[in-house]
Amino acid sequence: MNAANAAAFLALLCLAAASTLSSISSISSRAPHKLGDNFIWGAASAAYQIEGNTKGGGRGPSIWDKFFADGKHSVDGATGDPGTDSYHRYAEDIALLKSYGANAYRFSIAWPRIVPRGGRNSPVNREGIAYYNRLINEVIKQGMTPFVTIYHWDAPQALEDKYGSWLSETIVDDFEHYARILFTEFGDRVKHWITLNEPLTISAEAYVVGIFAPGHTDLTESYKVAKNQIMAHARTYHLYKTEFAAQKGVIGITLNGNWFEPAENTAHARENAQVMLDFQWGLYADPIYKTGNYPKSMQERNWEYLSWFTPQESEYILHTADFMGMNAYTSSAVYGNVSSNPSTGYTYSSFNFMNGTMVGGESNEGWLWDAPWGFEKLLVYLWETYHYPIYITENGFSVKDENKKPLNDLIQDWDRVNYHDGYLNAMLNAMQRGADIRSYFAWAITDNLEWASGYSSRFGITHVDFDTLVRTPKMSSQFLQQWFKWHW
Ligand code: PNW
Repeated sequence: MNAANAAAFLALLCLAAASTLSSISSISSRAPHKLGDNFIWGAASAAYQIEGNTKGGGRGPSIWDKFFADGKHSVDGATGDPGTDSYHRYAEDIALLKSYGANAYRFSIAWPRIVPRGGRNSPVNREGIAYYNRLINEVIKQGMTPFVTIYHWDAPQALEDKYGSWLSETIVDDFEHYARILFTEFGDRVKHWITLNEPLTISAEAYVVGIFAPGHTDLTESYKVAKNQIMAHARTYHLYKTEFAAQKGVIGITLNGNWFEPAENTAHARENAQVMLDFQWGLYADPIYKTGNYPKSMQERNWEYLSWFTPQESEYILHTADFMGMNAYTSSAVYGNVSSNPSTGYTYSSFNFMNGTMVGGESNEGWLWDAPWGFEKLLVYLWETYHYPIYITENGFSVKDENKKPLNDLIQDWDRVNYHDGYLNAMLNAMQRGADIRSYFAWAITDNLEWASGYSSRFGITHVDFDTLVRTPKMSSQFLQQWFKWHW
């Protein structure tokens, strides 16, 4: 540990906020634990949330442009413009991330920028290819590793119009074509690929709850989408391992969900908690990492809604990843006296209070509670259940009412510092308990378009003024820099 840096940072913390003394002493008293030179850390983003320029650069419309066009699906009628205008300001963001000490940047590529109409016979947009070449080259020039998400929810609207995008298995062919373009154009420099980001958020929020594009509410549809997502993922994996093996990269999928804690010491509470883990993680993780099929609890409870795999398909999808990407933010409590009701979705038989109090500190989002104890349990659970190396591809916090504070207060984002401190130490504990964890990406590199919450909910370790688009580092970026200095 670099004592001078540590002391300087502690002094900074003390000067700026006497109220955080308890978390400071817990930071300083911890035994250092080395992560090793190969550990990857950085921050993450997604194309639709940051790029802006949705009509420029030859980009075609995505399902989010259409979904947000009526002004009713997001806070204040927010849309993908301006985003953070990273289409033009990417170099500034990459330089900031570098200045925080990170060694990697996770970002996504917008399908409609590469293939504006989406299909396997549609024209390729060379301007889009040129843009991502500039971006990738800038990351590499700064000495960082590009971690690329192939799909972070922005399907070309033309495919939605043509066949309902993820509702049709035709998307598997079109997705493979799109992925082949990316491997061909960028695979010489990109060695870390994520096929899909959070397929669960789409099958649940976009096809059951209806608050994400394209806004459907039908459980049978949602399971069709889930199967097509898994098939598209597996096809892309096989493509990479056959046609692009010489590139010698790794490829996986990023799954997401909560930790579910049995809130009572009863068999029923424990069973319900396991059902929730199965319904969030197992829906995708069991087919891809463990059995080639849906979890038993799901097969029993939702058999009439599921889109089943043939035995050949099960064989085709099983073990189609080099790693498990993992996005996790929060924990939930599960009780014995409520029967889990999976047919209404994936998240609704759990609660955010336990023993009469909330499971963790409050954020700006109703679903997000600062509960690091659950993060450790979840990491150990995923490791012991699936035995794949884990890349934490997102973890972060939206400070309550951050948007309402003046800039000078806002960038002293102690609640976010505290969140990352707690979750990083939970990660260390999980590693000490044997979990193979290889990366940590903070969500997000900058404030950005938080989907239906618009620009009102901020997750960035860098502040963005959405009128001037000026960037200002928050205290959390300094905290992360210091934390990884101590632990690398
Ligand atoms: C993830 N929930 O989404 C996404 O990968 C990011 O694009 C997003 O900005 C980030 O987390 C913060 O929300 C989530 O309702 C969306 O539980 C919704 C939920 C969880 C994650």
